[in-house]
Amino acid sequence: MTAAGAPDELTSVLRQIVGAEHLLTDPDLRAGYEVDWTRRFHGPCDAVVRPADTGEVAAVLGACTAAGAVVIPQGGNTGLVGGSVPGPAQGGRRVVVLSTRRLRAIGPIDDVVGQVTVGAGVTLAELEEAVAVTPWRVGVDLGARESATIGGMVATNAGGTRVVRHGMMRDNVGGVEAVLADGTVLSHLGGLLKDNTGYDIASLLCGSEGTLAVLTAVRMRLVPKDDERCVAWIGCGSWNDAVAVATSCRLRLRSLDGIEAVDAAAQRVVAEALQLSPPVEGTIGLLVALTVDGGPQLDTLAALAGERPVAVALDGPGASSLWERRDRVTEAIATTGVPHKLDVSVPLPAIPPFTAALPAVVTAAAPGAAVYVFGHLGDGNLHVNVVGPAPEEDAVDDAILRLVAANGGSISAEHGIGRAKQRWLHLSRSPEELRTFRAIKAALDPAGTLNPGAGPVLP
Ligand code: FAD
Ligand code: 2HG
Ligand code: ZN
Repeated sequence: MTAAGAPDELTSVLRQIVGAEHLLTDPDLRAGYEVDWTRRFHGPCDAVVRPADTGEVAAVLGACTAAGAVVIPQGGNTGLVGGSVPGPAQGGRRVVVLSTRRLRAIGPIDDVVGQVTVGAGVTLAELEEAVAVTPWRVGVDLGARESATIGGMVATNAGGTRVVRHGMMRDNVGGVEAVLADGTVLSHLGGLLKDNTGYDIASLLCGSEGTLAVLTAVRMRLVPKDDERCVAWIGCGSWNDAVAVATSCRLRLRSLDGIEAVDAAAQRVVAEALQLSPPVEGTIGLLVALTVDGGPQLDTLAALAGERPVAVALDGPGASSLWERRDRVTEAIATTGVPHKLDVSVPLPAIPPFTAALPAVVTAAAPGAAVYVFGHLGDGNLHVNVVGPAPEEDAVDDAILRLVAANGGSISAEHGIGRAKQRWLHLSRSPEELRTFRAIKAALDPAGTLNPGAGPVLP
């Protein structure tokens, strides 16, 4: 028995709110909502509820809070830190996964300012398709675009491969509609560029990981569509070399979208798992994407590459093919086992010493494990993936995150804290900051309904 009272009481209230078809209690139907993308994190829920609109979300949250239940907001379930699924035990409380996938409205596109209001459950790919007919596009891009939702991307403050130019999700959001745990609806979707009328709730919810409110709609700021895109792959001799080239690119190439890096091990796993060979020789594959407005930028790019091997493609299949070798690294690694994902950032000058120390640190904590390093070099954001240790072992996570902290880095660059990293949050945040997080949580969700045990609020 749980705090909800009679086992079926809450379930029947939820069924009345969303309709029988959208209240899933059958274990087979729930299963896909109970395990995360990596397969490392999973936990049971009593029900999955799929509200159709903001009113239903508010009613669901009000009922769950009144019943003392836990609610786990879930979008596309592509998160990589276990925050989108229940924990193995949720304090004996009833657990409801609230799927936002039916919040799929896409409003009219404002061609004048380049903005659109979308339901939180719209995927990035669906939004890209909707704006494709306009002179605008979405400023954020990531490999999970077919499944990741706009609400989930706000809740994680997603980064991706265009941060160098367009920033993270927070920089691309003009307002939000969200529902608090008690059912209160907050709506501020005007999208004004200048609006100093109080606390920036949209910004607060960016990176809140489902712990403060359920996002139901987002005012997205779009960016001008590029004319022609150039993608180049440069073979670098070392991380030192790659950092030096990346800095030169940032200084000398205009309209630079992103600078990505893939180490030799990650290039090999892409080649083996996906039959996509590295396009050039080099220990580190450095991928540079920029918009070209004529010959001079290509000349500059060639000069920056110098004697290093390079492959360049202007838009079309050639560019897609170079991009695929970066875009699909996560998919390739997933074919080799259940990865331990350490999404970290360090200051750019610390990348060479950090990557040099990494192999010995991993070997000491997890002998024989495979290590892959890739990510958004332009942002100082490396994705260290380790395959080998059992999912529940975390010695290697501990060793890598301590190495990150020793190098002045952050234990989470863009994926968030989820259930994977709460243990190490103190390495990046002070006790005063953690107390402030807790005070914000207590003000917005005093009953602790939303995603307890995940995100930046420690139990
Ligand atoms: P979910 O996984 O469903 O949820 C993630 C978190 O947000 C959870 O804590 C959940 O409770 C909360 N949440 C979800 N929806 C809502 C809502 N409406 N209201 C409140 N809380 C909510 N991430 C990057 O930052 N950059 C990348 O380049 C990147 N590439 C990826 C590539 C692949 C192949 C994969 C599998 C993942 C990648 N990710 C990347 C991670 C992931 O796609 C992002 O974190 C994404 O933002 C998650 O969106 P989602 O809809 O799947 O959210
Ligand atoms: C990426 O940049 C994503 O491709 C996923 O953030 C990173 O799989 C990972 O570790
Ligand atoms: Zn990433």
